[in-house]
Amino acid sequence: MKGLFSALLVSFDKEGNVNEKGLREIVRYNIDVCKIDGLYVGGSTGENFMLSIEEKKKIFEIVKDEAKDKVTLIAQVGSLNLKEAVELAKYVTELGYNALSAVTPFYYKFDFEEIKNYYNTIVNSVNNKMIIYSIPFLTGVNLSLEQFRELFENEKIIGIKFTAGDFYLLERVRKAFPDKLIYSGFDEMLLPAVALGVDGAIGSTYNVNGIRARQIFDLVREGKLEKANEVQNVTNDFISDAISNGIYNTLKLILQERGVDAGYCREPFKSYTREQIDRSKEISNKYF
Ligand code: MN9
Repeated sequence: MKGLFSALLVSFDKEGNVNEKGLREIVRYNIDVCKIDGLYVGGSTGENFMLSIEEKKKIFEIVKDEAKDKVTLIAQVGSLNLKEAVELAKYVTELGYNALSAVTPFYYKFDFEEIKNYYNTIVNSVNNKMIIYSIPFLTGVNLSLEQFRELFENEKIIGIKFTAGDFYLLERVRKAFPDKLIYSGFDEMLLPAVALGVDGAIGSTYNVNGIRARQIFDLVREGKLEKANEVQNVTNDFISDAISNGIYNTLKLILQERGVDAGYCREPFKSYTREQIDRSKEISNKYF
């Protein structure tokens, strides 16, 4: 379960339907070219929170079928609809996904008892393991060290996807739970996260930039910090260019430049502008 995971992009056609052929190509590109260890399916990058349960199931099924057992698969099943999350947890467990993940329930201000009940309900409904998806800047949910401790009392909850810039908390969590899996969630902060001892990383940019991310991982672990920083610098030049051009659209356009049918984003996300397409070409040529 350790290593580098792409938060998988999903290809949609112009009408916003899942483009199966394109999705399969993205999976293959991740495995064959980016050399990732695993795929995190149904996350923010997968535009998951805009999809119906049927569409989510279809994506989980296609990805498993294309990836086979070549890489580790994590399914993000979290949803404000807890019954749906449970149904998806059963579905992906049946398909053979290696672990589940679930975003902290958002929008309503759920109290911690409610959040804890959400996680235990999902993971106790199946014979599988759970990785907490913590992304406070989008959910507004900030879990504390003590709250992570309480969640980890359930042994089936095995880790955290930590998408936050709070490195004090990351250090505390790492020290407190040496046997839990911690994944870095912000690609632009991979170097310091690896220095603090994360077990892996899950991110959107690894769909195209997996090779550099692997170098950062290896260089930090070998103690070659200067070299690692050079690679992180190039990586972050790329990431800031991509963010300023619209991150998901740019990642998809770069994949298209590489011959992958990455399609469009789904509404309410905007379609491509001419400028975005031209700029993505430049970014692709500059970094890949
Ligand atoms: O899951 C991703 N988060 C979102 C992780 O897309 C919200 C990250 O990989 C970021 O896209 C990336 C760029 O900020 O670090």
